[in-house]
Amino acid sequence: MTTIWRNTLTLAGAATLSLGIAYAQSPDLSDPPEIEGDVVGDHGSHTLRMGIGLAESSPQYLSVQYFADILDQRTEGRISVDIFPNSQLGDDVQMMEMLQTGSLDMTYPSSSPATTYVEELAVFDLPFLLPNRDAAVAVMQSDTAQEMLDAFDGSGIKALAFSENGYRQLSNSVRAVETPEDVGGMDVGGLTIRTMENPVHLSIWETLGANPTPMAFGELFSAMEQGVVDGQENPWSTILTSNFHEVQDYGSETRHVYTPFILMISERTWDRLAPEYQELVQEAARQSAQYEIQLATEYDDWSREQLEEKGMQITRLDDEQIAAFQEAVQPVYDEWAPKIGEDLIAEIQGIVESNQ
Ligand code: KDG
Repeated sequence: MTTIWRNTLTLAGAATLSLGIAYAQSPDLSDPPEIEGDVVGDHGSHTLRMGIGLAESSPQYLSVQYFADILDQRTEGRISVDIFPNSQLGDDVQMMEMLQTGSLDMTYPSSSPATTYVEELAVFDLPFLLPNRDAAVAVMQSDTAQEMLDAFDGSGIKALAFSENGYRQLSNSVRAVETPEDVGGMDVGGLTIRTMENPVHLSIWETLGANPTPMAFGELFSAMEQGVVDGQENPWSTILTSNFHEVQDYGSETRHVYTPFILMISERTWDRLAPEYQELVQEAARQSAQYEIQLATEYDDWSREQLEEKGMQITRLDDEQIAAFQEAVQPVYDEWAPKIGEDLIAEIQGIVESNQ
Protein backbone atom coordinates (compact mmCIF):
# COMPACT_ATOMS: atom_id res chain seq x y z
CA MET A 1 0.00 0.00 0.00
CA THR A 2 1.28 3.49 -0.75
CA THR A 3 0.95 6.57 1.38
CA ILE A 4 0.94 9.24 -1.34
CA TRP A 5 -2.78 8.95 -1.84
CA ARG A 6 -3.75 8.81 1.79
CA ASN A 7 -1.84 12.00 2.45
CA THR A 8 -3.74 13.80 -0.25
CA LEU A 9 -7.06 13.12 1.36
CA THR A 10 -8.95 14.26 4.36
CA LEU A 11 -10.83 11.16 5.26
CA ALA A 12 -14.31 11.67 6.54
CA GLY A 13 -15.42 10.29 9.89
CA ALA A 14 -17.49 7.27 10.72
CA ALA A 15 -20.45 6.45 8.55
CA THR A 16 -23.88 6.64 10.03
CA LEU A 17 -27.03 4.99 8.81
CA SER A 18 -28.82 8.03 7.50
CA LEU A 19 -30.53 7.01 4.30
CA GLY A 20 -34.24 7.30 3.82
CA ILE A 21 -36.53 4.32 3.40
CA ALA A 22 -35.38 2.14 0.50
CA TYR A 23 -37.22 2.72 -2.76
CA ALA A 24 -39.49 -0.23 -3.38
CA GLN A 25 -40.13 -0.31 -7.12
CA SER A 26 -37.73 -1.45 -9.78
CA PRO A 27 -37.64 -1.50 -13.59
CA ASP A 28 -38.50 -4.54 -15.63
CA LEU A 29 -35.34 -6.40 -14.69
CA SER A 30 -33.78 -9.45 -16.24
CA ASP A 31 -34.03 -12.51 -14.07
CA PRO A 32 -30.73 -13.73 -12.72
CA PRO A 33 -29.13 -16.34 -14.98
CA GLU A 34 -29.88 -19.91 -14.03
CA ILE A 35 -27.38 -21.32 -11.56
CA GLU A 36 -25.35 -24.01 -13.28
CA GLY A 37 -22.61 -26.33 -12.11
CA ASP A 38 -22.37 -29.22 -9.71
CA VAL A 39 -22.58 -29.13 -5.97
CA VAL A 40 -19.01 -28.96 -4.67
CA GLY A 41 -17.55 -31.20 -1.96
CA ASP A 42 -18.18 -30.72 1.73
CA HIS A 43 -15.34 -28.61 3.16
CA GLY A 44 -17.17 -27.34 6.21
CA SER A 45 -19.56 -24.45 6.77
CA HIS A 46 -18.89 -20.72 6.45
CA THR A 47 -21.03 -17.63 6.92
CA LEU A 48 -19.63 -14.65 5.02
CA ARG A 49 -20.62 -11.19 6.26
CA MET A 50 -20.73 -8.66 3.45
CA GLY A 51 -21.19 -4.90 3.94
CA ILE A 52 -22.23 -2.62 1.08
CA GLY A 53 -23.01 1.07 0.84
CA LEU A 54 -26.15 0.96 -1.26
CA ALA A 55 -29.80 0.15 -0.55
CA GLU A 56 -31.72 -3.12 -0.94
CA SER A 57 -33.29 -1.97 -4.20
CA SER A 58 -29.95 -1.19 -5.85
CA PRO A 59 -28.46 -3.31 -8.66
CA GLN A 60 -25.50 -3.88 -6.33
CA TYR A 61 -27.65 -5.46 -3.62
CA LEU A 62 -29.68 -7.56 -6.08
CA SER A 63 -26.53 -8.96 -7.67
CA VAL A 64 -25.07 -9.78 -4.28
CA GLN A 65 -28.21 -11.74 -3.51
CA TYR A 66 -27.52 -13.71 -6.68
CA PHE A 67 -23.93 -14.27 -5.50
CA ALA A 68 -25.32 -15.60 -2.21
CA ASP A 69 -27.78 -17.85 -4.08
CA ILE A 70 -25.03 -19.38 -6.20
CA LEU A 71 -22.96 -20.20 -3.14
CA ASP A 72 -25.96 -21.50 -1.25
CA GLN A 73 -27.10 -23.76 -4.07
CA ARG A 74 -23.70 -25.12 -5.03
CA THR A 75 -22.69 -25.91 -1.45
CA GLU A 76 -26.14 -27.09 -0.32
CA GLY A 77 -26.22 -24.26 2.19
CA ARG A 78 -22.73 -24.73 3.58
CA ILE A 79 -21.60 -21.26 2.47
CA SER A 80 -24.08 -18.53 3.30
CA VAL A 81 -23.73 -14.78 2.81
CA ASP A 82 -25.24 -12.22 5.21
CA ILE A 83 -25.63 -8.89 3.42
CA PHE A 84 -25.59 -5.60 5.35
CA PRO A 85 -26.72 -2.74 3.06
CA ASN A 86 -26.92 1.07 3.54
CA SER A 87 -23.40 1.53 4.99
CA GLN A 88 -24.61 -0.14 8.21
CA LEU A 89 -21.14 -1.52 8.87
CA GLY A 90 -19.20 1.54 7.68
CA ASP A 91 -18.20 3.31 4.49
CA ASP A 92 -16.07 1.94 1.66
CA VAL A 93 -12.79 3.01 3.31
CA GLN A 94 -13.69 1.56 6.69
CA MET A 95 -15.00 -1.70 5.28
CA MET A 96 -11.83 -2.25 3.23
CA GLU A 97 -9.84 -1.75 6.43
CA MET A 98 -12.11 -4.25 8.16
CA LEU A 99 -11.31 -6.77 5.42
CA GLN A 100 -7.62 -6.26 6.14
CA THR A 101 -8.04 -6.98 9.85
CA GLY A 102 -10.45 -9.83 9.18
CA SER A 103 -13.33 -8.23 11.11
CA LEU A 104 -15.47 -8.28 7.95
CA ASP A 105 -15.43 -10.93 5.20
CA MET A 106 -16.59 -9.09 2.10
CA THR A 107 -17.34 -5.66 0.71
CA TYR A 108 -18.11 -4.01 -2.64
CA PRO A 109 -16.68 -0.48 -2.86
CA SER A 110 -16.25 1.89 -5.75
CA SER A 111 -12.79 1.71 -7.31
CA SER A 112 -12.14 5.36 -6.32
CA PRO A 113 -11.48 4.94 -2.58
CA ALA A 114 -9.55 1.73 -3.39
CA THR A 115 -6.80 3.76 -5.12
CA THR A 116 -5.08 3.87 -1.72
CA TYR A 117 -4.31 0.17 -2.30
CA VAL A 118 -3.76 0.10 -6.07
CA GLU A 119 -2.86 3.50 -7.50
CA GLU A 120 -3.46 2.46 -11.11
CA LEU A 121 -7.20 2.27 -10.37
CA ALA A 122 -7.20 6.07 -10.50
CA VAL A 123 -7.26 5.81 -14.26
CA PHE A 124 -11.01 5.21 -13.85
CA ASP A 125 -11.34 8.55 -12.07
CA LEU A 126 -10.10 10.56 -15.03
CA PRO A 127 -13.07 12.52 -16.33
CA PHE A 128 -14.67 11.55 -19.64
CA LEU A 129 -12.19 8.72 -20.25
CA LEU A 130 -14.79 6.02 -20.93
CA PRO A 131 -17.33 7.44 -23.38
CA ASN A 132 -19.72 4.51 -23.56
CA ARG A 133 -20.67 1.40 -21.60
CA ASP A 134 -19.28 -1.08 -24.16
CA ALA A 135 -15.87 0.54 -23.83
CA ALA A 136 -16.14 0.63 -20.05
CA VAL A 137 -17.05 -3.06 -19.88
CA ALA A 138 -14.24 -3.96 -22.30
CA VAL A 139 -11.77 -2.11 -20.06
CA MET A 140 -13.09 -3.85 -16.92
CA GLN A 141 -12.71 -7.24 -18.64
CA SER A 142 -9.22 -6.53 -19.99
CA ASP A 143 -5.96 -8.09 -18.85
CA THR A 144 -4.92 -4.66 -17.60
CA ALA A 145 -7.94 -4.58 -15.29
CA GLN A 146 -7.19 -8.13 -14.10
CA GLU A 147 -3.66 -6.97 -13.24
CA MET A 148 -5.21 -4.22 -11.10
CA LEU A 149 -7.27 -6.82 -9.22
CA ASP A 150 -4.18 -9.04 -8.78
CA ALA A 151 -2.23 -6.07 -7.42
CA PHE A 152 -4.35 -6.25 -4.22
CA ASP A 153 -2.69 -9.58 -3.36
CA GLY A 154 -0.79 -9.30 -0.10
CA SER A 155 -2.69 -6.19 1.04
CA GLY A 156 -5.09 -8.19 3.20
CA ILE A 157 -7.75 -7.86 0.50
CA LYS A 158 -8.43 -10.19 -2.40
CA ALA A 159 -10.19 -8.41 -5.27
CA LEU A 160 -12.50 -10.81 -7.09
CA ALA A 161 -14.24 -8.92 -9.89
CA PHE A 162 -15.08 -5.56 -11.41
CA SER A 163 -18.67 -4.54 -12.04
CA GLU A 164 -20.57 -1.33 -12.71
CA ASN A 165 -21.29 1.50 -10.33
CA GLY A 166 -21.91 3.59 -13.42
CA TYR A 167 -21.87 6.98 -15.07
CA ARG A 168 -21.86 9.66 -12.42
CA GLN A 169 -24.33 12.54 -12.72
CA LEU A 170 -24.43 15.77 -10.76
CA SER A 171 -27.35 16.63 -8.49
CA ASN A 172 -27.85 19.67 -6.25
CA SER A 173 -30.44 21.61 -4.33
CA VAL A 174 -29.54 25.11 -5.56
CA ARG A 175 -29.84 25.56 -9.32
CA ALA A 176 -30.04 23.84 -12.69
CA VAL A 177 -26.52 23.18 -13.98
CA GLU A 178 -25.99 23.42 -17.73
CA THR A 179 -22.46 24.83 -17.95
CA PRO A 180 -19.24 24.60 -15.95
CA GLU A 181 -19.93 28.20 -14.85
CA ASP A 182 -23.14 27.03 -13.18
CA VAL A 183 -21.04 24.78 -10.94
CA GLY A 184 -18.62 27.38 -9.76
CA GLY A 185 -19.01 30.72 -11.54
CA MET A 186 -17.63 33.74 -9.70
CA ASP A 187 -20.94 35.57 -9.91
CA VAL A 188 -23.08 32.73 -8.58
CA GLY A 189 -20.77 31.20 -5.97
CA GLY A 190 -19.42 27.67 -6.17
CA LEU A 191 -21.62 24.76 -5.19
CA THR A 192 -20.48 22.66 -2.24
CA ILE A 193 -20.25 19.17 -3.67
CA ARG A 194 -19.71 15.95 -1.72
CA THR A 195 -17.09 13.76 -3.41
CA MET A 196 -15.83 10.27 -2.81
CA GLU A 197 -12.60 10.03 -0.86
CA ASN A 198 -10.32 10.29 -3.88
CA PRO A 199 -7.91 13.05 -4.92
CA VAL A 200 -8.77 13.04 -8.63
CA HIS A 201 -12.42 13.65 -7.79
CA LEU A 202 -11.40 16.51 -5.51
CA SER A 203 -9.36 17.93 -8.34
CA ILE A 204 -12.28 17.69 -10.81
CA TRP A 205 -14.62 19.71 -8.62
CA GLU A 206 -11.96 22.20 -7.54
CA THR A 207 -11.12 22.79 -11.20
CA LEU A 208 -14.80 23.48 -11.92
CA GLY A 209 -14.83 26.07 -9.13
CA ALA A 210 -16.95 24.08 -6.69
CA ASN A 211 -16.14 23.52 -3.02
CA PRO A 212 -15.55 19.76 -2.93
CA THR A 213 -16.05 18.00 0.40
CA PRO A 214 -14.98 14.34 0.68
CA MET A 215 -17.47 12.47 2.81
CA ALA A 216 -18.57 8.91 3.56
CA PHE A 217 -21.54 7.80 1.47
CA GLY A 218 -23.54 6.89 4.58
CA GLU A 219 -23.40 10.48 5.81
CA LEU A 220 -24.45 12.01 2.52
CA PHE A 221 -28.24 12.00 2.78
CA SER A 222 -28.33 13.88 6.06
CA ALA A 223 -25.54 16.24 4.93
CA MET A 224 -27.71 17.22 1.97
CA GLU A 225 -30.85 17.36 4.09
CA GLN A 226 -29.17 19.69 6.58
CA GLY A 227 -27.61 21.83 3.85
CA VAL A 228 -24.03 20.93 4.83
CA VAL A 229 -23.47 20.24 1.12
CA ASP A 230 -25.45 21.52 -1.87
CA GLY A 231 -24.98 18.47 -4.02
CA GLN A 232 -23.26 15.24 -4.91
CA GLU A 233 -22.59 13.06 -7.92
CA ASN A 234 -23.60 9.44 -8.42
CA PRO A 235 -25.34 7.29 -11.05
CA TRP A 236 -29.09 7.88 -11.46
CA SER A 237 -29.81 4.46 -9.94
CA THR A 238 -28.04 5.42 -6.71
CA ILE A 239 -29.70 8.83 -6.62
CA LEU A 240 -33.06 7.07 -6.89
CA THR A 241 -32.53 4.03 -4.66
CA SER A 242 -30.95 6.18 -1.93
CA ASN A 243 -33.84 8.68 -2.15
CA PHE A 244 -31.57 11.64 -2.85
CA HIS A 245 -34.36 13.23 -4.92
CA GLU A 246 -36.10 13.99 -1.60
CA VAL A 247 -33.38 16.54 -0.86
CA GLN A 248 -32.07 17.40 -4.35
CA ASP A 249 -34.24 19.35 -6.81
CA TYR A 250 -31.83 19.47 -9.74
CA GLY A 251 -29.98 16.85 -11.75
CA SER A 252 -27.62 17.23 -14.72
CA GLU A 253 -26.65 14.37 -17.01
CA THR A 254 -22.93 15.12 -16.92
CA ARG A 255 -21.65 11.50 -17.23
CA HIS A 256 -18.30 12.93 -16.14
CA VAL A 257 -16.83 9.71 -14.73
CA TYR A 258 -17.62 6.01 -15.14
CA THR A 259 -16.94 4.29 -11.80
CA PRO A 260 -16.54 0.54 -11.45
CA PHE A 261 -17.31 -1.43 -8.30
CA ILE A 262 -14.88 -4.07 -7.03
CA LEU A 263 -16.17 -7.17 -5.24
CA MET A 264 -13.68 -8.02 -2.49
CA ILE A 265 -13.03 -10.64 0.17
CA SER A 266 -10.72 -10.51 3.17
CA GLU A 267 -7.50 -12.47 2.55
CA ARG A 268 -7.89 -13.94 6.02
CA THR A 269 -11.30 -15.30 5.07
CA TRP A 270 -10.02 -16.44 1.67
CA ASP A 271 -7.18 -18.38 3.28
CA ARG A 272 -9.66 -20.21 5.50
CA LEU A 273 -11.60 -21.50 2.48
CA ALA A 274 -10.74 -24.87 0.94
CA PRO A 275 -9.36 -24.56 -2.64
CA GLU A 276 -12.60 -25.91 -4.10
CA TYR A 277 -14.58 -23.28 -2.16
CA GLN A 278 -12.14 -20.56 -3.32
CA GLU A 279 -12.70 -21.58 -6.92
CA LEU A 280 -16.45 -21.47 -6.43
CA VAL A 281 -16.38 -18.06 -4.71
CA GLN A 282 -14.28 -16.67 -7.58
CA GLU A 283 -16.66 -18.11 -10.19
CA ALA A 284 -19.74 -16.82 -8.36
CA ALA A 285 -18.12 -13.39 -8.06
CA ARG A 286 -17.59 -13.18 -11.83
CA GLN A 287 -21.11 -14.41 -12.59
CA SER A 288 -22.76 -12.01 -10.16
CA ALA A 289 -20.59 -9.12 -11.41
CA GLN A 290 -21.78 -9.80 -14.93
CA TYR A 291 -25.38 -9.81 -13.71
CA GLU A 292 -24.77 -6.58 -11.82
CA ILE A 293 -23.59 -4.86 -15.00
CA GLN A 294 -26.77 -6.01 -16.74
CA LEU A 295 -28.98 -4.73 -13.90
CA ALA A 296 -27.10 -1.43 -13.68
CA THR A 297 -27.62 -0.93 -17.42
CA GLU A 298 -31.33 -1.66 -17.10
CA TYR A 299 -31.65 0.69 -14.14
CA ASP A 300 -29.83 3.66 -15.64
CA ASP A 301 -32.27 5.48 -17.97
CA TRP A 302 -35.24 4.06 -16.06
CA SER A 303 -33.98 5.68 -12.87
CA ARG A 304 -33.60 9.05 -14.57
CA GLU A 305 -37.21 8.84 -15.78
CA GLN A 306 -38.40 7.88 -12.31
CA LEU A 307 -36.54 10.82 -10.81
CA GLU A 308 -38.19 13.14 -13.32
CA GLU A 309 -41.59 11.69 -12.43
CA LYS A 310 -40.81 12.37 -8.80
CA GLY A 311 -40.22 16.02 -9.59
CA MET A 312 -36.47 16.27 -10.02
CA GLN A 313 -35.63 18.81 -12.72
CA ILE A 314 -33.11 16.97 -14.90
CA THR A 315 -31.02 18.76 -17.52
CA ARG A 316 -29.81 16.60 -20.39
CA LEU A 317 -26.63 18.05 -21.81
CA ASP A 318 -26.02 18.01 -25.57
CA ASP A 319 -22.64 17.16 -27.11
CA GLU A 320 -21.57 20.79 -27.14
CA GLN A 321 -22.42 21.25 -23.46
CA ILE A 322 -20.55 18.05 -22.53
CA ALA A 323 -17.58 19.28 -24.55
CA ALA A 324 -17.57 22.48 -22.46
CA PHE A 325 -17.26 20.41 -19.28
CA GLN A 326 -14.60 18.27 -20.89
CA GLU A 327 -12.56 21.33 -21.80
CA ALA A 328 -13.02 22.85 -18.36
CA VAL A 329 -11.56 19.77 -16.64
CA GLN A 330 -8.56 19.44 -18.96
CA PRO A 331 -6.25 20.68 -16.15
CA VAL A 332 -7.23 17.55 -14.20
CA TYR A 333 -5.68 15.45 -16.98
CA ASP A 334 -2.63 17.66 -17.10
CA GLU A 335 -2.10 17.27 -13.36
CA TRP A 336 -2.96 13.59 -12.95
CA ALA A 337 -1.95 11.87 -16.20
CA PRO A 338 1.79 11.83 -15.34
CA LYS A 339 1.04 10.54 -11.81
CA ILE A 340 -1.32 7.81 -13.01
CA GLY A 341 0.92 6.87 -15.94
CA GLU A 342 0.74 7.99 -19.57
CA ASP A 343 1.29 4.41 -20.77
CA LEU A 344 -1.61 3.07 -18.75
CA ILE A 345 -3.89 5.85 -20.00
CA ALA A 346 -2.83 5.18 -23.61
CA GLU A 347 -3.57 1.48 -23.11
CA ILE A 348 -7.07 2.25 -21.81
CA GLN A 349 -7.64 4.69 -24.65
CA GLY A 350 -6.63 1.94 -27.08
CA ILE A 351 -9.31 -0.37 -25.64
CA VAL A 352 -11.82 2.48 -25.86
CA GLU A 353 -10.99 3.10 -29.52
CA SER A 354 -11.49 -0.52 -30.47
CA ASN A 355 -14.90 -0.44 -28.77
CA GLN A 356 -16.32 2.75 -30.31
O1 KDG B 1 -21.27 0.11 -1.89
C1 KDG B 1 -20.76 1.14 -2.67
C2 KDG B 1 -21.03 2.49 -2.09
O2 KDG B 1 -20.57 2.44 -0.76
C3 KDG B 1 -20.32 3.65 -2.75
O3 KDG B 1 -19.20 3.23 -3.45
C4 KDG B 1 -21.25 4.46 -3.60
O4 KDG B 1 -20.45 5.64 -5.47
C5 KDG B 1 -20.60 5.64 -4.28
C6 KDG B 1 -20.24 6.85 -3.50
O5 KDG B 1 -20.48 7.93 -4.03
O6 KDG B 1 -19.73 6.76 -2.39
